[in-house]
This record gives sequence, structure tokens and C-alpha cells, in this order.
Amino acid sequence: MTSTDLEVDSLRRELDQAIAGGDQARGIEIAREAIDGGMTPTQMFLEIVQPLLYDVGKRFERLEIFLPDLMKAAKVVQAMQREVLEPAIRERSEEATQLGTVVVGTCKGDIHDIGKNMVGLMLQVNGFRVIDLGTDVSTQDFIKAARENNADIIGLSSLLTPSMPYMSDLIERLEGLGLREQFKVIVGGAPVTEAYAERIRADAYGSDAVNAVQTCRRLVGLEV
Ligand code: B1M
Repeated sequence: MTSTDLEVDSLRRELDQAIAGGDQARGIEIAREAIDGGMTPTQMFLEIVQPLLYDVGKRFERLEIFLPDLMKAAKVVQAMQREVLEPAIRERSEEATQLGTVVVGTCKGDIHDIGKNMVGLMLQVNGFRVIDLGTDVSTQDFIKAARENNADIIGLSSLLTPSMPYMSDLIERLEGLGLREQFKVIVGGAPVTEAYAERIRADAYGSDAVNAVQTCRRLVGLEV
């Protein structure tokens, strides 16, 4: 094990404790330490924060923790995003050109937005105009915003199995309205898979926030 592996391990352990204890101040401090220590904010988010939240989800599923614990964990991560990770990502981004417009949102019935917000931010700092409709977004509102903003891509996020069918609902509505060729559709979120995206005839599946940028570049005809 290298010293860097050890540092990442201890960072992960400390953050796990902060998340479990709902300690926002400590979460912020750890994020600052990681970035000052040379870790990129995207690496910090994708390699440490995201897996830790997945573990929190597993503990919740096993009934080892309950909804208030899930909420506390989310608040720590949101504070880290707001105070450290988002400003650091923006600071590192270059002045980008307009690659296209993406309307993003979390599907109806679903209020999870930590991952969707990261996807939106990464798209934005990599040159896309992002219209973020927030959470619990209806199919009609996605289509309305895409038309009003002359979007190139509609990006749907879902973390709940019951909100996933709204992804295929949107594609069917677009087909029904004769708009399917006008907008590319990318889908993502923890329970969403590449196979699901294919099955519902989405144009693409995004596995994480970095992959979503590469995929949207490809969808607007740019090299990845
Ligand atoms: Co909830 N929750 N939650 N939750 N929650 C999950 C999703 C769950 C898997 C936990 C579990 O049981 N294991 C489970 C869903 C089960 C299912 O349906 N399959 C669950 C449940 C059941 C619930 C409630 C129903 C609990 C209840 O009330 N009894 C409730 C639902 C409320 C609702 O939405 N109506 C609920 C509530 C909450 C909180 C509010 C407490 C909080 C959310 C706070 C917030 O987002 N503002 C919360 C949290 C934190 C989680 C877990 C623990 C973490 C989610 C997260 O932020 N992950 C989650 C466990 C899990 O996901 N396994 C869980 C980190 C994030 C960075 O990853 O969102 O996957 P992710 O995003 C990634 C990629 O997926 C991808 O890129 C992102 C960044 O790299 N991606 C895209 C995402 N969207 C994309 C879109 C793209 C492309 C890529 O293109 C457009």
C-alpha cells in the first residue's frame, strides 16, 4: 500500500465518521484538507463521497440506520458541495464555449438531487448551457422547457425505482408529439443501467458526472 492509498483510506474513514455523525463542519474541513493536499474536487466527489453515500444507502436498506440519518448524511454532503467542491470545480474550469443546451432534472416523485446537481455543474463548467428544472419534474415540464430553450439534450436523473418509468414516459411522449428527433435523451442515476437506457430507447446512459459530460459531447457530435 502506498502512502497515497493510506491517505485516501484515512480520508475515507474520517469522512465516513463525519457523515455518520451529521457533522457538516467536519465534512467541509475534510474536503478542504483533501483539496489542499492535491486531490481534485471531482476525484474527491466520485472516488470518496459518492461511494460513501452508496454505503449509507446500504445501511439504510439493512435497517441499521433510518431516514433522519439519511437526511443528516445528505446535509453533510450538500454542505461540502456548496462550500468547497462546487467553488473548487468552478475555479478550475476554463472559460468555455457554448457546446449546446441541456435541460436536466430529477424525474417525477423523486427528490434526490445530489448526483443530478453534480452532473449539471460538470456539464456547465465544461461548456454546456444547463437549464436545471430541479427535482420531482413532470414529463410535461421537461418537454416544455426543452422546447422553450431550444435544447439539444434532455437529461433525466432517477434514484428511485418508482420514478424510473417516467424516463420511458418522456421518450414515448416525444415520439407521440413527433419531437423525438429534435432532442437527444440521456438518462442516469444509481438504479439506471445501460441496458435500461437501451430498452426505453434513450440515446445514452450516463454512469457518473464525468461520463455524462463525455456522453453529452458525443450526443452533440463532438469528439469525446
Ligand atoms: Co434516498 N433512497 N430516499 N434519500 N437515498 C436511495 C436512492 C436508496 C437506494 C437507499 C436504499 O434503500 N438503499 C433508496 C431507493 C430504493 C429504490 O427505489 N431503488 C432510497 C429511498 C427508499 C428513499 C426514500 C423513499 C426513503 C423514505 O422516505 N422512506 C426517500 C424518497 C424521497 C423521494 O425522493 N420522494 C428518500 C430520501 C432521501 C433523502 C432526502 C434523505 C436523501 C436525498 C437528499 C438529496 O438528494 N437532496 C437520500 C439519500 C442521500 C439517498 C442515498 C443514500 C444517496 C443518494 C446520493 O446522493 N448518492 C441513496 C443510496 C444510493 O444511491 N445507493 C438513497 C450520491 C450521488 C452522487 O450519486 O445520485 O447515483 P447518484 O449520482 C451519480 C450517478 O448516478 C450519475 O452521476 C452522479 C454523480 O456522479 N447520475 C447521472 C445521476 N443522475 C444522472 C443523470 C445523468 C447522467 C448521470 O444524465 C442526465
